[in-house]
Amino acid sequence: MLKLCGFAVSNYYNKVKLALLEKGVEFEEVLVWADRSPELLERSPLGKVPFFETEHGAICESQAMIEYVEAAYPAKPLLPADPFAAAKIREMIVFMELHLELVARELYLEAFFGGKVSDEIKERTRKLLTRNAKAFAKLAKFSPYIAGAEFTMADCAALVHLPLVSMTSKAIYGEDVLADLPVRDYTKMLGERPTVQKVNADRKENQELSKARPKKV
Ligand SMILES: N[C@@H](CCC(=O)N[C@@H](CS)C(=O)NCC(=O)O)C(=O)O
Repeated sequence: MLKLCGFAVSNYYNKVKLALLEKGVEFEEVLVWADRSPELLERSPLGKVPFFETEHGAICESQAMIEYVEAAYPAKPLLPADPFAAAKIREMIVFMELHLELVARELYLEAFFGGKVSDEIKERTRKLLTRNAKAFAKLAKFSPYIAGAEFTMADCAALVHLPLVSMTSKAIYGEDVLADLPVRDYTKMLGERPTVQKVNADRKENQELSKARPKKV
């Protein structure tokens, strides 16, 4: 059976997990912390999660994983059949991950882990996030799903990344760079799906486990 490896606090892990749940694909979850151990680096060369263990070998990078799932389990598609429409979904995912989540990630150390981020990085990141959020507003539809009338893999990404970007910018700058977008209503609407409820409940449980872990220096 397909094994989803990683931990449920991770937004990228939950992106893939939500896609699997939405498609009704059977999978097993294997708890793996991002600890840079040789066993992890063997399967995910940067020591990141999530990754899959499949009968053919390991796959890391959430987008490659989700595309594998879509191709290997075509039932209940999370991408439209039309090539242009499918490309627009992928465009939206790349945009959220490269230009919002990855930029905000510079701030996680201070926003969530009690560390300190330099003022220089904060200033640079603020400019980038402000500019990129404006550009994202031109792509995002919220009608009611992120890319239009259908739930797609872009929603699996948006649900996990957008609230995190909002939380981060609020924690660091005291304001939400996505304030002009209906992220809260969108998250609430998706929160009615049993799949999302499962992801959220598991994340909370994993948060407790994560706090109880002995911290490495
Ligand atoms: N581009 C990767 C990003 C994955 C990622 O950043 N995972 C985080 C957890 S949310 C991680 O493993 N961080 C630990 C590290 O970078 O050492 C993907 O799409 O899977």
